[in-house]
Amino acid sequence: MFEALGDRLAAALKKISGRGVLRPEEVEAGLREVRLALLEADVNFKVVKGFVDRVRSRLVGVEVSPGLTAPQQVVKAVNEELIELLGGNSEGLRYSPAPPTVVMLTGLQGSGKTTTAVKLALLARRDGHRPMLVALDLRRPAAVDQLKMLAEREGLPFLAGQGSVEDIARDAIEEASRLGLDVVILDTAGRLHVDAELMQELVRLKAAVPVTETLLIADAMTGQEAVKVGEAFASAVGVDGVVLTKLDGDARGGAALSLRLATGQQIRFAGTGERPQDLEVFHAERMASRILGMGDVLGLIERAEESIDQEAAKEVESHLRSGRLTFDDFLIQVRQLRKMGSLEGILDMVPGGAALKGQVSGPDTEREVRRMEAVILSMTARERAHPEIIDGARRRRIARGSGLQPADVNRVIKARDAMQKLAKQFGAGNRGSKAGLGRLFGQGGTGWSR
Ligand SMILES: Nc1nc2c(ncn2[C@@H]2O[C@H](COP(=O)(O)OP(=O)(O)OP(=O)(O)O)[C@@H](O)[C@H]2O)c(=O)[nH]1
Ligand SMILES: [Mg+2]
Repeated sequence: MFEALGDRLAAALKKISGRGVLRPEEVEAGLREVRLALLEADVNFKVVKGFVDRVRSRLVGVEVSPGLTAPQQVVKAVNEELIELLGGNSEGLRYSPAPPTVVMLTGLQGSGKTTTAVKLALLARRDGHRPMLVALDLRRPAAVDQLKMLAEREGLPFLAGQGSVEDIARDAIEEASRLGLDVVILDTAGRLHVDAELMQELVRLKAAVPVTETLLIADAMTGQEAVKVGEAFASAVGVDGVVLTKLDGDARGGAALSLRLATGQQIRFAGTGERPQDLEVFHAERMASRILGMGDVLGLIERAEESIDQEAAKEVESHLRSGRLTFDDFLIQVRQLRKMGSLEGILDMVPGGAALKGQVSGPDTEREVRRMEAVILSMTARERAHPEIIDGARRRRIARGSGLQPADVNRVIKARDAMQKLAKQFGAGNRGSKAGLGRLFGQGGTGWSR
């Protein structure tokens, strides 16, 4: 449904060529194209408006990163917003603490409910559970046979029955506990369109048995319908998550965005083929680049950012070689170290790193780094470049400016001193130690500068 978004964006954004801070009219020009492309692709206007507003708030007053063009900066913001919106995806099935876990699958006809039922049962079995499949599509006898056949092929317990869907579901749960099965997957009937009778059936079913989760199964090709379908199922039946099927096809996956916003719930799984093993936990990053259709541009942005990091690292290293580590250098270092995760762990790997322990890192790395940033950013440019001028009066002023104590300022100053000493030890007049320095300061291909 977003067929043209990537292309349109690319074409429209060529017109923008700004540097420095993005001008509001440039942001608006970019956003206009995003909005038009989404609307043309039949995305609901409310979804579009909300999305565009969020991207705008990411861009207003933002400086174009060195190495990027203004259009790339806009694409980057759209991509980040997509990922955030779609994100939080590493979760599998939610098992009930009071078994059995009952998973109810709902969705339009042909969306992939029956296929997904088997996929989820296999997933539950891989997770060490004992699943059972229940056929509740009583309108089509062939539907029951389809699930039965698939279940038998995979050696999965299966149950069908006569009467109302509520009765069958209740029987199934009794049967499951009799057999010691702890996950019950309910495969319900579909309809071509959203339909009141179907909704009522699902509501009755949900009231009759303790459903742990209701998943909406939706075809990735769903276009304009996606919002209507998502809203209808979410408001009438209640939806706890979405499974997006047929992502192995050529759908751009824009339905993911509509469904996410229409249901208020996350896309949890992706169907990637007809076979029972073709199910994946949903990946927001992959979906965002699919929706944007701009894999190349995104790769370029990533590389540009990498090289900025590397350039910064190079500059720091040259300062170090000359025996001068400014606070600007130090801040770059600390931020890069933070990206790597635990400072303690990293310092352990670095020759001489133990000397810095307790100075650059505390038990709470993130908090420590934020404090360091606050301190350094409260220094004047001259103080950052010439750390030796920072006397007692300046320390007190910096402490006030950063909202911290003079002791915190002292710690930062000590940490820089320690790092400079360490660097001198490894670097000064000793070319042979380049490898060690390189490892410490982000060169030498260990991926540190990422
Ligand atoms: N390529 C591909 N095909 C899929 C996927 N999921 C389901 N299908 C196919 O889509 C068709 C419909 O799937 P079903 O599982 O029968 O759909 P349903 O929702 O149970 O349909 P009804 O019971 O008629 O409402 C079948 O041909 C499946 O093989 C997927 O992730 N990828
Ligand atoms: Mg079916």
